[in-house]
Amino acid sequence: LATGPVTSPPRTVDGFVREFLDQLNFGQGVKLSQSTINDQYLALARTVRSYLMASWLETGHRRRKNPTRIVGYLSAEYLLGRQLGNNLLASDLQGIAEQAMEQCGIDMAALRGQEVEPGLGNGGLGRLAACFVDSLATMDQPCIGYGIRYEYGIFRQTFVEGRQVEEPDSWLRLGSPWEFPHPERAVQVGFGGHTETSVDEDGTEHTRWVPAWQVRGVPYHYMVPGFRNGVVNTLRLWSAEANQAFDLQTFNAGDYAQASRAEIFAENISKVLYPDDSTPQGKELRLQQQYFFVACSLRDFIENTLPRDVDLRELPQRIIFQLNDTHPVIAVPELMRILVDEKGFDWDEAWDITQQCFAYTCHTLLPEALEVWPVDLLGRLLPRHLEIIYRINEEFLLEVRDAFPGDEGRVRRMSIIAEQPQRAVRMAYLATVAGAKVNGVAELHSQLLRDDVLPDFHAMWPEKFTNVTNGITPRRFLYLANRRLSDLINETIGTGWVTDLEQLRQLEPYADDADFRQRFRDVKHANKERLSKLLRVRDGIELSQDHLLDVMVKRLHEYKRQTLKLLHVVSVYEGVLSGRTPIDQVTPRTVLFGAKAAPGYHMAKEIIFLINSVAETVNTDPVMDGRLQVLFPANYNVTLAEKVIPAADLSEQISLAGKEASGTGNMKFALNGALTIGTLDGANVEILDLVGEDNFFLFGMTEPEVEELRQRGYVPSSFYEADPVLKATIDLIGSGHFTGGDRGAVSAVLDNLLNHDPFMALAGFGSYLEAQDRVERAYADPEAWSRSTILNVARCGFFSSDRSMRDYLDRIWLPGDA
Ligand code: 26W
Repeated sequence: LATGPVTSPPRTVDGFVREFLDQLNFGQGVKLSQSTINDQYLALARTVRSYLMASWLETGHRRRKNPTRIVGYLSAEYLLGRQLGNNLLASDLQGIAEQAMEQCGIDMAALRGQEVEPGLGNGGLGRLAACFVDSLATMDQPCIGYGIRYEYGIFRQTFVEGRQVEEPDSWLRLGSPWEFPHPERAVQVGFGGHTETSVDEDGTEHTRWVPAWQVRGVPYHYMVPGFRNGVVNTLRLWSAEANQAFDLQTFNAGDYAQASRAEIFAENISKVLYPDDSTPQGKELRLQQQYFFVACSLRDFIENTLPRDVDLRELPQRIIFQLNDTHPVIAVPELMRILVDEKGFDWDEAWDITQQCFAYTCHTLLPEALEVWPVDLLGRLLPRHLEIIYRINEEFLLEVRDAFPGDEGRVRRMSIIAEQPQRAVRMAYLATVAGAKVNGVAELHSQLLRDDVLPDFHAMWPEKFTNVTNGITPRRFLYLANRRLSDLINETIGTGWVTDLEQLRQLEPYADDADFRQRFRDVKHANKERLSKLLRVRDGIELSQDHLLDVMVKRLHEYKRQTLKLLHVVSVYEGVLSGRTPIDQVTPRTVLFGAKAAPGYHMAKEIIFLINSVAETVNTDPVMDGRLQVLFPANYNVTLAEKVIPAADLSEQISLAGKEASGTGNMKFALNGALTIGTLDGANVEILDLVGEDNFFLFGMTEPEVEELRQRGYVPSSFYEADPVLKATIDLIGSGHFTGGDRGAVSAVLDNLLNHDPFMALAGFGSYLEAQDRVERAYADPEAWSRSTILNVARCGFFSSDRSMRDYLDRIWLPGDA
């Protein structure tokens, strides 16, 4: 009995109730009558866990019996969102759980609301990682997601007098029922120190790293359940701990503060997520985080996951480490160090293995976002790794000279080591040299990667480069987030779409069915009502349900152009104020922003203040007669996204062409029946291709047009002078109208726009307003609008992250494995 398969609790309401009460009584140590909502939430979560456990153990067992190449997804971020709803959906226990809670007299919605989402990511890149592990589990593909268990995730945003204030996100405070600590699987990670070289009897050199200090990495496991397929994969996040709780000698000498300092130092490593999502600060602690989690992960895989009898020459048949941007790239010299220094491989053989074990995904085009580590910092923290990087570079540059004789300019350009402005390691170059494949995240992005970011590398190894367009999981972002639409779809075409999203194509004919269109609108309306209730409680905000809901939610960044959206808002308001637009010609519209700014990003914070200032004025000015509302609920996160996206009519995807690598919010909106107003940037290009130009509001310059304008010399003020509406709009802001007469309060943003405007908002203004006019004309015809939204849903099946995973498998992880 003890060695047989683990059995789940009975899948009945009674069985669920019994397990729940056991968890409450024996897990939490309370009786139902005495339990708090938090007790109940924790017990419910542990109950769901119990049901998934047999599948988790069985999946591990099955995988060990039949070893294949597994995916080691290396990501510094996982923006998971709440787990309860997702795990109930995956295990198909929603109905049973609801009845069980009702039987216990418990309000299940209140329990759902109790969960604090693990915000272990900044935005797109972290959420993508979460979608990918969901898809791999649903496709029964072996994958371990490796990352960091930050004690504090992305900060909680509040507004004080319109300005962003950051608060720590203590997501673990009320308990974390979804994680399984495994201290017995802890590994050691070294830092600092020096290297020693010795020569053995037959004259070969051996180098050994002698670290100065060590920390313990403790893994925490999280279940990643596939959708109703009995598969549960593992997410393994590392937490840093001090080796000895206290330095005993110092402790005995009575210096308690000094004794605990070592502990604090070690635990700092996984203390907090860096909240920058574009400009690396070159901070030592960040490099410590990066090395910490990849060192733990490689050690864990090689020593504790891979069967003992496997020859490391076969490592590439057992693992492919996918590098989620450059954050984990220090894994490359780490694997070389393990193979050469610890396992005794010669350099060439180790390099051959290493090159087959890594692939690299780039997620950006902004030059300032490409990570470089100063060699003095890297050499201090990881002296052996720096030596290895130098050697990799030496041999690589020989290859370059071989391929392009006499081209020293090219050699300098391609060197992994930059000499200016200071000697530094270019992590993207290291990843490109080491990786078997390099991919961008949308067609346009991959092309720009080849042509502009890494052209020399493309010239040398064209076959290394590929594209995998991003995707989103339809489980969380359609089934879970939009139950009403899912029900309507299920009733119309069945449930196959949940794991085969292209089946949504079958909805196309229903775009011409008036009854279906009405039901589609009813869904949207009900979703607005749901959002409206939430915002009332969450933020004390009133959302008008008969407005066009126009949404821009994403990180605050100049290239994304929240200011362009704001200029549109102000121009509508200014039109009414100045008498240019009769009030009855204004389409009732609510503009909803959600955005966090990196704490050190001054301009982004000024833009937040400006949005809040405009909101306060516009929302309360009687001249608008309530027809224009600007809402900015604080602390946009995955939980809020799940309520906002299904309610939206219009999706704002207005970055300057050539700047947004892909975007994934754009896909979520389209899949939930919002129409996109957007530029030809990132995955917008592919969305437009699929839904057709009649069902997409396209505006603005193409990427080559942007380049051309920059070449000609872009003068933002000339656009201001030439366009009276733009001029009046900017002048209204500049007059202090939105800031109680204080002109200085908005000058940083305006000066920047008028004198620099690096992302050409002023150049885009005219065509953007013209596109917004098209939006309003289209919205005035509800039948035509509904038709377009249905076609958007029907044609966006391509953007399932299941398809992205297929593409990674076919092009990168298991090519030739047809
Ligand atoms: C601090 C250094 C740094 C640099 C870049 C931190 C984080 C980054 C990320 C690459 C930024 C990021 O999240 N990129 C986004 O990745 C998404 C998933 O591929 C894309 O959809 C977005 O377009 C891209 O901005």
